[in-house]
Amino acid sequence: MKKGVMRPGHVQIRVLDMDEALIHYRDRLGLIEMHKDSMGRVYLKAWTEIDKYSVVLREADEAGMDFMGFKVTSTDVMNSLRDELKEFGCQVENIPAGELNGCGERVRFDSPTGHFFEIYAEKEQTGKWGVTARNPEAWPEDLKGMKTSRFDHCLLYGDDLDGSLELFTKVLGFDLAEEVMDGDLRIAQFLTCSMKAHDIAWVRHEEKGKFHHASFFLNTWEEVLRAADLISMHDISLDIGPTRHGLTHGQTIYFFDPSGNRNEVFCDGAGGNYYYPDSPVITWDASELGKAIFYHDRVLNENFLGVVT
Ligand code: M3P
Ligand code: FE
Repeated sequence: MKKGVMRPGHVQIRVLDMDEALIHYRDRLGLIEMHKDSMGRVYLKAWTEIDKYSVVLREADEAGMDFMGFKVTSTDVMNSLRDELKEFGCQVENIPAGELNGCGERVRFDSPTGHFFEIYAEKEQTGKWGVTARNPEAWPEDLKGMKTSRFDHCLLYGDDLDGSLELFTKVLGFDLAEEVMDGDLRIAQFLTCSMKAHDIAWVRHEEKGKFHHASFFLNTWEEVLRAADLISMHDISLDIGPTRHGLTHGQTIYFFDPSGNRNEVFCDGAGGNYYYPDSPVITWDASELGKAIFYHDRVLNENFLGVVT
């Protein structure tokens, strides 16, 4: 049942060198640089996003994800979810308005898989980048690199998948859209708070709090192939692809930022990958895991499954 969580709003990613990271996220992925704060964090957005930013880069000694934020429909929703998060047993922290530039108060909480998330209701809206809100043109002409259109989801690795599933479904109103089952053990779970195939996903892993990838949306398979060309042109570290997932059916390519964080760009696969509240859970058997992850190769890839930040 929907609880007022609208969508992924931001992800704060740790990078080892800000200048190199900016070349990657701005000039290769095509995100737009929007702000730099007094801590040196750089804020970027994808062009179709109405809020000021969705990616925050923080220079640090170790790569990985600091937190992922979800935008909720109102401050009342945020306040009542805060109580429910505490009741569930989360460690909850109030982050004052303005700690992230242009963002209202945030409620940060931990999860059974050891990741940090936040909810917030307000963020400065700058509108879609490069087109007007009134009589908008189809797309802005001066986008760079892969011209990604939105930050779409994160995939995380952690141990207590059941715990994070319960938190996200019971407290935050997400639905389980797709899963991989090894007998009674769920080894991967894809959750949605929208019509998308997934807004957040987890794969079972012995360590808590690991980051597998941040994913960005492209419009077509042609754009995925064009991203692959750019990856070669600029000697970006390729992980795998272009290929298709069985899970979610997305058409995809994975690569690494200069700090070793994995990125994905993908487009909707067969049938548009939409989710309605009455959609049944799609289950993959672990025996079909190769095909579930990479529909064409149908074999597991150690690098893809093992390398996380
Ligand atoms: C996706 C996706 C794994 C599957 C990943 C699938 C890590 O990233 O966007 O559909 O097993
Ligand atoms: Fe993904």
